[in-house]
Amino acid sequence: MAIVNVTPDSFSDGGERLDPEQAIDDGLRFVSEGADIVDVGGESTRPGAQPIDAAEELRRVLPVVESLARRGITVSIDTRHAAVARACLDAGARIVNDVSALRDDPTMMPLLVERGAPVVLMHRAGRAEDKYAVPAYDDVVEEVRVFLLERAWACEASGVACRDIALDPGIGFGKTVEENVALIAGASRLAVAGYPVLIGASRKSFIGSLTGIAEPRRRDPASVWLAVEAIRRGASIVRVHDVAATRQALAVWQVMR
Ligand code: PMM
Repeated sequence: MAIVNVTPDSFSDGGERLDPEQAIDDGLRFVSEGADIVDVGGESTRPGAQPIDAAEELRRVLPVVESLARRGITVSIDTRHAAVARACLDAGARIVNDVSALRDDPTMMPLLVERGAPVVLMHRAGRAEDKYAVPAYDDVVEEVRVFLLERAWACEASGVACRDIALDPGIGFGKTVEENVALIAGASRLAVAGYPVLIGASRKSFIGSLTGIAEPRRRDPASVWLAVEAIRRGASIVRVHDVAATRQALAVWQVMR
């Protein structure tokens, strides 16, 4: 899954592609480099980011979603807002990626049921505007797993098909460095439930803490390594910035295995 943030302020690639033409070109390049899904987002989730209204979010993402979907690309829309998700599904997006696991907008779940759209449910502690909370976990992998399974079962109880649900432990969303590492290492514990697991570690700040590299765009080598680790440990989808390098590493890992 390639990341296309159409935002002025995402920590990892903010401001690179507020111009929709640039975002579309990048999405096409990511597919040519081997991405299966392009994840388009219009609202930054960086700690301290203020929520934006759905109209502004939609203004940013819609031309990009429309253009990529028209070319047959599998687009996921990274949004917490049902109004944005609905318009993007209408424009051809096929997956909804919700970092709130459908908690921020009560109309998101009925929309998914109505459209039969696959969903990514992500664990997040606290909110972006409060710079997230770092709860004291006894066993972060277990607590995140239980939360995600409860959300998945709530979806199924509402009528979302079990094959349409993927789970994501939410690397970086209110976790310490050690907890992020534990969640990647523990992907297999999440995967045994049978839902596909998505891991998004690319360029995140815990990599900066581990390596001393302050500039997110220079964290791709470690991000590629973590993507391979995540897949090795049972993840099915990795959300990444450097698609070409990740594909290259995974191709070699598969042969070595
Ligand atoms: N991370 C970000 C945004 N959306 N969605 C999912 N499912 N998982 C993530 O880890 C995730 C996400 C923030 O990172 P970015 O600024 O690199 O997009």
